[in-house]
Amino acid sequence: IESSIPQPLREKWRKFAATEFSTKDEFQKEVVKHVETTLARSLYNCDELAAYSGVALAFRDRLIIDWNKTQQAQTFVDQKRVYYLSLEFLMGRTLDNAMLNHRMKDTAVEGVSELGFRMEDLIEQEHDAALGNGGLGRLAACFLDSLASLNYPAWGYGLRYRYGIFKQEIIDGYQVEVPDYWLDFNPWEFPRHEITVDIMFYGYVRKSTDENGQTSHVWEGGEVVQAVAYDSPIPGFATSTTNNLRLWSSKPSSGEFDFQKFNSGDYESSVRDQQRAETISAVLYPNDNIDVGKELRLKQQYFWVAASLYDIVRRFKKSGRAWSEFSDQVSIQLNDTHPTLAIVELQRILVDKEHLEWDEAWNIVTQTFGYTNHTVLPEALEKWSVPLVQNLLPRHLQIIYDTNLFFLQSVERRFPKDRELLSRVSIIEESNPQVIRMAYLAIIGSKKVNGVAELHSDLIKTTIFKDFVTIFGPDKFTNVTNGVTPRRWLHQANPELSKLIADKLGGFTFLKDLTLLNGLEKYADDKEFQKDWMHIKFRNKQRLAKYIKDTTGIVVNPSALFDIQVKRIHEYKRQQMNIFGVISRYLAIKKMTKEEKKKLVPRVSIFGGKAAPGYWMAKTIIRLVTAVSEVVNNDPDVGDLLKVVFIEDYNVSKAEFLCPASDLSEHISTAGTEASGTSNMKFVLNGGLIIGTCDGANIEITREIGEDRIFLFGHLAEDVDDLRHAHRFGKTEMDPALRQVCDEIEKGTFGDPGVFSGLIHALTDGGDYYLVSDDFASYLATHKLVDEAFKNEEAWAHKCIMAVSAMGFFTSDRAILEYAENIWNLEPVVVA
Ligand code: 6GP
Repeated sequence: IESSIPQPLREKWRKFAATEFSTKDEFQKEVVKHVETTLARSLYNCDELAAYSGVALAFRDRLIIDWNKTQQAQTFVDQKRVYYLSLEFLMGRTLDNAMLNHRMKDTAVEGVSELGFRMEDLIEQEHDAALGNGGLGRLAACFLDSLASLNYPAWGYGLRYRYGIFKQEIIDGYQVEVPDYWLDFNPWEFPRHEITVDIMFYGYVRKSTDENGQTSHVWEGGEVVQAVAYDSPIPGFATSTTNNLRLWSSKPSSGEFDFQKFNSGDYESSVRDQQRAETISAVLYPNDNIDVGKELRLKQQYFWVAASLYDIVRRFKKSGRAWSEFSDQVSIQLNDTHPTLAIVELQRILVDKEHLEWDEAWNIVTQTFGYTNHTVLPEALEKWSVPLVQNLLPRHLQIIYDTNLFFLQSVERRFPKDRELLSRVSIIEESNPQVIRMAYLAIIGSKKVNGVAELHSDLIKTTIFKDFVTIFGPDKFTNVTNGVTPRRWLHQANPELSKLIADKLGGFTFLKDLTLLNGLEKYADDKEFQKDWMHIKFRNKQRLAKYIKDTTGIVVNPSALFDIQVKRIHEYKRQQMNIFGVISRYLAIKKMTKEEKKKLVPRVSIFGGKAAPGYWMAKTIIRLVTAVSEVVNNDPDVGDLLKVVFIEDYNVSKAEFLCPASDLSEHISTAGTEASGTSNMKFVLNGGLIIGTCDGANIEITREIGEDRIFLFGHLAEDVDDLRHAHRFGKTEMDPALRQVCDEIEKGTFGDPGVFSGLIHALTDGGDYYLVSDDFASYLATHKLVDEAFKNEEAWAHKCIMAVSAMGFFTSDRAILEYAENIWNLEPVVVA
């Protein structure tokens, strides 16, 4: 490895190399040192935030020492690395995770207690790193944890948004968005002011011919913005491997300050130009599963992709290898189509800058990329308008056109005269204006394409990407079912359950090999174990009940059945069906005799999730939930039998205490719409059961844990087209129970019915696209089965334990192993 320090002087460096604290005393010394020096505070003015910061800085030092070792080891072995390109990384908090991954939490808890603080309080000081919307961003975060835990050489690349996903406030029952400025104090990131890349936009393309008569394309005359790298260490669990997450921040390019404007006195406009550059990485678009098509978003995509590729190529070129070896050294995974321009950018670098022949370059490109699709929803498939791209990235548009031409020519050769096919698979859609179908470009430019659960991977092959299976053959398309990291989602979120499991399995090895959970099976009938198990669940519910009381004033009974649906609010996820079901239950309770009420299992229906600011229907669903909660929670006829709660500002750290506290969680999307879902896995892993449709990963969860341990209902994906057709062209009666619910809403029981007319309209004239009416009867009937099952505590405990014992498959470690073996061809690097 190159070094700026001459060989004979390196001994000194080694002698004084930083070392990691390993005892409580050393830890405390580090904390106090950071509080006193780094933070310039003392024991006289150390509040909880300062104490948190001191502890975080102490752990950051450990992480960085491992990070340095890891980067050196990975550079030294010079094997293939994988680069995970994602516009979203929903990391949540870092401190607890860092302590647990380093197996130092107990030491640290004792250490801070002797310094006068409680670790729980310090952990609460940390702001969530919320650079993502939902499932797609959280999956990226789980994958980073697994990559490091499995010792894979891997980097994440993303954008360092100044504002992450907005904070949700509920005011008068409505969602209000508040900006999330999260960078005030973030001890986990390292600015790398020396690592910058100039990124160009706009301009024009000129052809130039050199002395040998070779022509090439020169893109010039555009606006330049600078990308600055910010690195965060990603520690693995019980390993020294600490990978890097590199996020780019935009700033004005150093050469760009407009002195002419400045000197002519137009200072303000010169500053405005500078601010425009900073706008690029200013804010995360708050949309989940929807494509909005704004120019600034396209700028974000190119800015991030160009900076990342520059970095990757620079690293490769340092190795001195030939270009033909590029894809032996580099795999790039595209997290959905957001980074698809990376395909075009690499082709541009190879052809325009490195002067490779088109075919040779394209060969390298298509060996390098993998594309993961995360949705079949048509409104989420990215399409960029050609005029927009023409203006912003003129050279890239040419490359896209050429790529398309060569692709269509090859299709024409293999399927002569099938003009329909050509127009169906063209990267360019002939609409007005023309648009670029990014998913098609991603498929054509990648070696492998994968979906995220079996049903989803089958669906993309038979529906949206069908023609490409015909053209490329089925082997290009594969499945990697999602997973979640058991470190954060069991060990960190539910320490008591993790410990109970460890006691039975003889240690925490299951956190690295989750299939070991099957060792719990033999305790599923053990009454003592069941009692301990249910007791932990009860305590987790008590903790949630306290949180609900403190934040909303609503008093809930921790013995009631806690029924939770937390995820982005979306019509396809059908929170509206859930709240309609709650209303139906409410109406039933109102009609019950005293005797009937005695037999009813008390329920707490808990909702949480953000609506995209411009998604009016989703916001109306939130309003209905809050309106129903106001009525139901204050109705003396109901009492403890039903409570409805909306948890404000659902995020990763809230998920961490919600998952352990559920008896039942709802994963009730219209069949065929939820690509996978990942919270379904988290809830079951924490000993809760699912009510769900045959959709996404629910299907595989059922296969693993057994049909008796999940409450499935509703129509199948294969029925959906016919049912939708019937709504549009046939005469369909609304389900009678749903009719009653609608009548009640329209009567004004939950306030001004005008507020909810959109929701009702969607079921009637709107054609009930999400098939709420079709699934409603079976949904209600299945909830009755849940009630019955919950009455038998032993049988319920047995189901939960058996379910957890069969969840080994859903660790993100398994998913990452599949990516590494089947897509990336990646080997681990062990760090000494
Ligand atoms: C989500 C899918 O909706 C969810 O089912 C899946 O579990 C998750 O990705 C991870 O694979 N998709 C998105 O969030 C999205 O925006 C474009 O897709």
